[in-house]
Amino acid sequence: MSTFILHHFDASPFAEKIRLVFGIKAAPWQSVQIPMIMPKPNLTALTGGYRKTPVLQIGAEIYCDTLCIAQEIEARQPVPSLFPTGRRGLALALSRWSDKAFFEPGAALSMGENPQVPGEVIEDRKQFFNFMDFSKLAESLPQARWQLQAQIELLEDALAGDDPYLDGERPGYTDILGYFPVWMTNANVPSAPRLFEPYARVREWAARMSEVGHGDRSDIDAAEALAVARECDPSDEGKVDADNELGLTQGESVIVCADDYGQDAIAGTLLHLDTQRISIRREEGGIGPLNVHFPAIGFRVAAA
Ligand SMILES: N[C@@H](CCC(=O)N[C@@H](CS)C(=O)NCC(=O)O)C(=O)O
Repeated sequence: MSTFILHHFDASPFAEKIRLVFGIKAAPWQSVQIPMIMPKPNLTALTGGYRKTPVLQIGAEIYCDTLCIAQEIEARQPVPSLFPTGRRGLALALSRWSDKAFFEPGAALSMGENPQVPGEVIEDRKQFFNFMDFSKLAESLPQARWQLQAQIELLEDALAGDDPYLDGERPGYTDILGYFPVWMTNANVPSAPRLFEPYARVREWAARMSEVGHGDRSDIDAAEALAVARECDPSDEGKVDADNELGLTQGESVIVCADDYGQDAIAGTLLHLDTQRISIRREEGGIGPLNVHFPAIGFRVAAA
């Protein structure tokens, strides 16, 4: 099996989710550092224009969005499971909670409270984070702190039982979803110690989560990752349900885009479609054929 290659940057909270997945699985993986802002030519050559962080590459298979990436890693290396008590649907459903209700106030505070964020990152995110009004960022910070604490309090409540983790005896994907905005806030937000002070169970659990680690990481550069994509052939396996609600057929030219922020359109031919996964085939000049995969949840796919 080809190695997991994660395209990411170390400060990325969404990438921290996947680094923790590798930690739970004690998996070997290769790290490619990508720029924090556009342009990202080596990344978009693989994805066809998708720019978000992180992206997982396995040979000539490219996986976009943490919902898709986590499930692919789970499918390829099922033990130990990301769903230790088997509550997979519930854990995956929580993605939308932590990616939005929990992440967004943390992102506002990371941008608005932290004087160390480089000016070019702020400029890039003004175009990108459509959920934030940068012209009113300073006034929005008290509301962001209050909303963030409301979510931390839910975690404090969820940790009230005897179990050390949200989903039982071992850390799982539910913990990763609850933890990544905590990790982001602790890393970037000067008022974090005050915001977390009332929540002892969350602080103790976060300390346990910080011990999960990142598995067995080695660093490679983008040129090596592109060479892997060039040398490998993408899988031809795929199925498009004949009676899918969208009326799409296999081999048809389609456009895929996220339904929230960063809605860059990615073009290709449809290889696979079901209610959890969209996969397209792309031909990239200089690299050859690639399969690019997205979760169905949070994405739109339509005839080109
Ligand atoms: N829904 C995406 C969101 C990813 C996301 O927003 N990542 C941030 C970084 S933590 C990002 O892409 N920022 C802009 C960039 O890296 O160019 C996922 O789950 O992977």
